[in-house]
Amino acid sequence: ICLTYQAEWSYKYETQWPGVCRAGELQSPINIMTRSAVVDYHEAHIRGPLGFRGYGDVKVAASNNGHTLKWSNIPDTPAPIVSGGPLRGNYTFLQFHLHWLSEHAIDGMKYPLEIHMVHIKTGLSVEEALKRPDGLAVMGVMGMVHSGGNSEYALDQIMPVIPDLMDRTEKDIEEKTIDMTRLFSPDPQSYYTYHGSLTTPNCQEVVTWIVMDKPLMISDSQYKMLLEVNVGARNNYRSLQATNRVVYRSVASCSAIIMPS
Ligand code: BO1
Ligand code: ZN
Repeated sequence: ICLTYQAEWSYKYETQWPGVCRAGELQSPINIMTRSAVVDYHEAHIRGPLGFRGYGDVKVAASNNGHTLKWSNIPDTPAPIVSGGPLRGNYTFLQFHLHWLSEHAIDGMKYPLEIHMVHIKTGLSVEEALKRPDGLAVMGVMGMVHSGGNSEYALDQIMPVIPDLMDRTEKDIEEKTIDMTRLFSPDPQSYYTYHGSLTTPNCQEVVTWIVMDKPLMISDSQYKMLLEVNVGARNNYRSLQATNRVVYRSVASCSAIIMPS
């Protein structure tokens, strides 16, 4: 009889993930069924469109943590803030990272890439945020592979550091100022939103998910380089979880609004 011990979780052994990952009811990612998504017109009306402040100049440090490529806001430098839409109050940007393939699906379709912009309820510590249902807000943007056109533009400022991140890094590298609006969906007011979890251990159910409807374009050669990055497995996405809940959509994602009488 052998007792084995895993030092760290991996995408290869998802069934052995610890924490809420094994037992949760509000887990992420999910398949978003667009025809079942409902507009909460009253709520959306109160908090209005999403508000984005300070995303044009963000000082970040990059790393490969063995699971993903991540660009983190440098502590004590100004951080962007998102508010409005489904959010109560402000959420401060912490980091963005990449999943290939996408984690969420939209009408059963997965995309080659999903960018996660992780935000924390302004004023809370991470420890506090991980204990509250409204502690974090993550914006998800899908990426679609395209050759030619302007498809280099979106990832242009984050690609140069990737050759130095092919393997797990001990420390964050290269502090650089980037324009995060390049990573935004072509229509950032058009989104699906629901209450879910972190998609990695310990899968705490503390996330207001805002998944953008319209994908951005990334180039063929950029995507090829991403696929070469060592994240301990070939891909770094969690499998789809049971929906069990209502998914909302923004008013802007509707082609027409029919008011109840
Ligand atoms: S995700 O966006 O659902 N894939 C996701 C998954 C895990 C985290 C964040 C987002 N982890 C948390 C860590 C904290 C850390 C925080 C911000 O990310 O649990 O320790 O401070 O980087
Ligand atoms: Zn993520």
